[in-house]
Amino acid sequence: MQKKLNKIAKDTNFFLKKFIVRQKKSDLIVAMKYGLFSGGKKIRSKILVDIGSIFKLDYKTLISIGAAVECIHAYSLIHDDLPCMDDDTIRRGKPSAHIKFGEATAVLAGNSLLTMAFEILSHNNLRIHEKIKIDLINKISESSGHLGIAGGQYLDLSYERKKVSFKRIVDMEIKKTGKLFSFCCAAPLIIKRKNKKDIKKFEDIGADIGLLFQVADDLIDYKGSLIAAGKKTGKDKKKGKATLISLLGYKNTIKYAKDLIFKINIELKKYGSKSENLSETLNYILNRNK
Ligand code: GRG
Repeated sequence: MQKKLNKIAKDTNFFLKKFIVRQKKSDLIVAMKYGLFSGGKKIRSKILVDIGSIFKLDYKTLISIGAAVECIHAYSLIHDDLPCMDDDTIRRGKPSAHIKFGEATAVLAGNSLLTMAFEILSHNNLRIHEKIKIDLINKISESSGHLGIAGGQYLDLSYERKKVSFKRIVDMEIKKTGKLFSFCCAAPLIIKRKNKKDIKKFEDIGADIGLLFQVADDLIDYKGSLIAAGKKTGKDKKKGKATLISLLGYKNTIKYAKDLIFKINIELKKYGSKSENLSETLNYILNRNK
């Protein structure tokens, strides 16, 4: 699994480096590259490739779309660490972008990474039909805005030090983290022009994968170490974050995560051996330490 993930990370980084080299230079590029290449598992690209291979999609196309997703992901991490958000000084074992470059540069580099995602998806070199490109851009925009990552982040901040119900925590985590995974799961079906019902089914699978990912992230914060995680741990408790661990406790949260994997695997059963890579990725997500 790690070998496959490393290859996808290498190919995604190669695509992004080539894409950036072809553009005119700017003073923000150094901070943007820091957000993109200072580590990072590229797990969202892996999910895209796993689902794409079920539907026999071209690997290079999947890497290009994954690169756009990783731009949005990198943007969200840079902004997440800002003093006005989670105020974190370490990310991926290195100083957060605003510590290294200053707040204004971090904000602008983040914004530029968001728009780069749209440049990648609308680029002539991405050899898919124009209408499909519009559908992909529409879906990724929806996943990133007030009904997705930004909206989820707003809820995450506003729930601090409050008693929050299970339903609201799950809704917040699906928006903050799940929506980008939903995009990764739906994109291959959008490209294959599948019907709305099937696309929705894969968006729901993506939401569950994102929830699983966020729960695993919360477990790392609860039990993990700075060295392994590459970021400070034990922050959620200190900040009074509303997480499933704070509501259900550690053991029940692990059970909840395992049940999620069981539920997703049942959904994937009809794809037989073609879904084995994805099932392997799900186990990796829960058992990772960073
Ligand atoms: C609208 C895109 C956008 C952002 C603004 C700041 C913000 C609103 C949203 C933050 C969302 C966020 C950071 C969610 C947490 C998701 C999460 C668990 C990130 C960790 O992802 P990994 O482990 O990171 O894949 P690596 O380092 O491997 O890339």
